[in-house]
Amino acid sequence: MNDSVYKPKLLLLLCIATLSTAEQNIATTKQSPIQLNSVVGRIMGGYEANIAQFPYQVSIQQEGAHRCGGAIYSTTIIVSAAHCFELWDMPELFAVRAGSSEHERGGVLSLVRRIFVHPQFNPTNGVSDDIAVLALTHPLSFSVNIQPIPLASSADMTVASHTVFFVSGWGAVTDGSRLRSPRLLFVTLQQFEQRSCETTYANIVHVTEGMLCAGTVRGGRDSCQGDSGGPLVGYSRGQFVLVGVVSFGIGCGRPGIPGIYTRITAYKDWIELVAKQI
Ligand code: 4AZ
Repeated sequence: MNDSVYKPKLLLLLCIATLSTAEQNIATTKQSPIQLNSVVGRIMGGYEANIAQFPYQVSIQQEGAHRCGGAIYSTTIIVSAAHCFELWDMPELFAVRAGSSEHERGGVLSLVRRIFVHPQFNPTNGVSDDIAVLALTHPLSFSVNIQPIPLASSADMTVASHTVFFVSGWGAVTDGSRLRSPRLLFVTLQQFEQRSCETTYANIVHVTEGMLCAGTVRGGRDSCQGDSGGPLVGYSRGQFVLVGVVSFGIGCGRPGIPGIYTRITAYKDWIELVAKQI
């Protein structure tokens, strides 16, 4: 990773993290929602982002249209969600746009050579093991707008779990909408206790150790349809790390209902193994 281009962005993101903490503080004061919005931007859809702030974010396109998000692991490897790739055996239908704040234009569009869906992923059996790895036909050239993100280790999680998480994407800006955001958006979230998440989802899906839950107590900020496969990141030991992949949720942004993310630490070995084989 090129430190000299990456560090200023980390600082910027830290400022935003501080702003978000400030927002949580504001939220407990008597400030009106209108004032709150003017300070922190729109909720649910989140804040507009420049790709240089999230240079690991890509748009995965199927037959020319944005389908899912993804995260850059290396010059040729993208991490995403398994449920985005019903057509995993037809990599020629997919392309990856990197280095652009817009999913429809800009940056570079790379062809996909192979799609590896986790062998235990079974869509008829809930949303467990919702992870996939894409191999690109040609390596990406890293730049200010195109950078990899390290996978979180268990040690990172003990730190990152207590930090603000960031999730970004071009997905729906309201619950139930089919409209995609033309520009990249992001929101800040916090990790939810595994137990409380299991209870919330008890009658819908079994929340496994391969999942983590993140959201906001008050709702309003969340990932949504079209953000799937995209990166959930936390901050640990001086850098941002990939902690989750957008996977599933009951609606979007509902108070007290977190989104479900594939837990990266549970699949780190598998991702590294697949990446080595390519
Ligand atoms: C979806 O349908 C989806 N709020 C993804 C994430 C979430 C909800 C729905 C989490 O792809």
